Amino acid sequence: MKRVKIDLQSALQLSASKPSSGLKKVSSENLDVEYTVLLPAAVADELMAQLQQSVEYYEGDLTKVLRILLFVLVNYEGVIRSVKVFGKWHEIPRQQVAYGDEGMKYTFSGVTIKAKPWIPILIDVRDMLHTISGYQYNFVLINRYRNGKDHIGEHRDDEKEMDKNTPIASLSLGEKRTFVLKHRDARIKRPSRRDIPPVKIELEHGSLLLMNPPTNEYWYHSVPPRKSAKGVRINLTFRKINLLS
Ligand SMILES: O=C(O)CCC(=O)C(=O)O
Repeated sequence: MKRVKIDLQSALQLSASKPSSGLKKVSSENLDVEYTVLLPAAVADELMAQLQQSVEYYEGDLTKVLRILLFVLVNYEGVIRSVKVFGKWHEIPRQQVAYGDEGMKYTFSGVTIKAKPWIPILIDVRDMLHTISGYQYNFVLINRYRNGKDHIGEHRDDEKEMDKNTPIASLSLGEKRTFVLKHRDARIKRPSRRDIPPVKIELEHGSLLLMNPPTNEYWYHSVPPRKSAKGVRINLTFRKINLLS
């Protein structure tokens, strides 16, 4: 396929200058999300190509998380006989890296990782999102899904450093994948469980999703595996982090 020569910085500025009326609201109980296909295909293609060249993902131990398994043996009277704790390192099912202002850190499944310093292409995207949303972002987490097996499980972005008042701005490039939101009360055991239907959004190439507060406090999100997905997908979630001293 022939690559169209594009001045990406100007193209992103142009996308940012368009009124954000294209953003469509998706609502449910305590859920406030906005979605639009923001970038024209040629701009999204160029951005994806440049990110493929310039982003350097974590390697080695930084790609692993520790899962703790706790086994408690009780006798028939309910008295604890023994407790065993097993820890196992797992490779995360995708590639990942964080960039941000100096001193920014990212904690994921109990592991804290230093963000890399901004690179020019990410500064351009960050500034575009600032113009669109009106919020300043000082951190971006990049997830790269190599194929349909790569995924991210149900979680909330609830690190204590996250600024709760700043929407998370999520830009998707490449293979379309489903973003699934589940209310926390729909995940718990009966009888307390509530029948709140999940919300599913197809995240397209060049699309922007804004997760406004208080969504992230009440709703878990995930990108499940999708067998039919063959291509690479890159997702950038821009966030505001307040460094706690
Ligand atoms: O890939 C996505 O769209 C979601 C990424 C995500 O859940 C996260 O960065 O917390």
